Amino acid sequence: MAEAWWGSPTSSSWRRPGGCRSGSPSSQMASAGEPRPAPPDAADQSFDYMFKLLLIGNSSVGKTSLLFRYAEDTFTPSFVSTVGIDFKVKTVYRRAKRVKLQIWDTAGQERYRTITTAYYRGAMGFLLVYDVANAESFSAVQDWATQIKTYSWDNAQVILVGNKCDLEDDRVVPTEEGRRLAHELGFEFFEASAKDNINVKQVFERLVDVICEKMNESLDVSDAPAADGKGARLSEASPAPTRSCAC
Ligand SMILES: Nc1nc2c(ncn2[C@@H]2O[C@H](COP(=O)(O)OP(=O)(O)OP(=O)(O)O)[C@@H](O)[C@H]2O)c(=O)[nH]1
Ligand SMILES: [Mg+2]
Repeated sequence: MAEAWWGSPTSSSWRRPGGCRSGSPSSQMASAGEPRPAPPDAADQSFDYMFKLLLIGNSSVGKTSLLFRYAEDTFTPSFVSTVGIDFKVKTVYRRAKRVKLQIWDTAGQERYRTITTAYYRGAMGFLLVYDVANAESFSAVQDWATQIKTYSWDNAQVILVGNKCDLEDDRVVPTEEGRRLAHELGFEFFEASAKDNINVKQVFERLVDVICEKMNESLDVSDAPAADGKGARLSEASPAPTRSCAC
């Protein structure tokens, strides 16, 4: 069987057979100074799909904060710049499937670029983050998009996220500008706030959904289902995303 864009069905980076056990979504933190596979411990084996996601964007735009808000529902106003790369594991239920997310949080600082781009390969989805109160971070979006094109798989899905939309008084990037650029780049678009917990869950869940949609498209053109019958379509309709900042 031809290998699909997200990898071989037997590849542990995509899907591992295992029954859907009941239980609440879980998350776990690990870190890495250099490229290496996820520790086996991060792998609770009972999931239907495993997606590798990456957070990228300039330093201080709020990548780590978005991840902590999503995985732990916490926010800290202090800034501790990420060194190299960290990741969290979170398991979610989407369309009656248990989906394990391995979410890599990259350092935005230029000096870590060689390390962080090594993680692009194999990522199925990216959250490309800028800060609505920081023009430079928005100007850099095009460069980040080029990095994705250069280092990731062709079919990786990308959502552009304008973070810190709670800072309305300091805003320098209008919502329409963000939306226009996202459209130009072929990405979906959200504004969010890790601080005020606006659109954070929606952003991650939408990324999972677009990856699922892409998988379904691939299964549509594929002749044979997975040998174990687990190449099941993810066919339920996804909820409509909240696309703009509610603050
Ligand atoms: N007002 C506001 N501040 C935020 C928000 N998200 C993050 N911050 C703050 O912005 C600063 C940088 O946040 P981080 O999440 O560490 O930024 P980062 O993108 O991970 O930065 P690097 O690790 O250096 O790449 C911190 O002081 C956060 O508290 C937000 O939604 N609103
Ligand atoms: Mg960080």
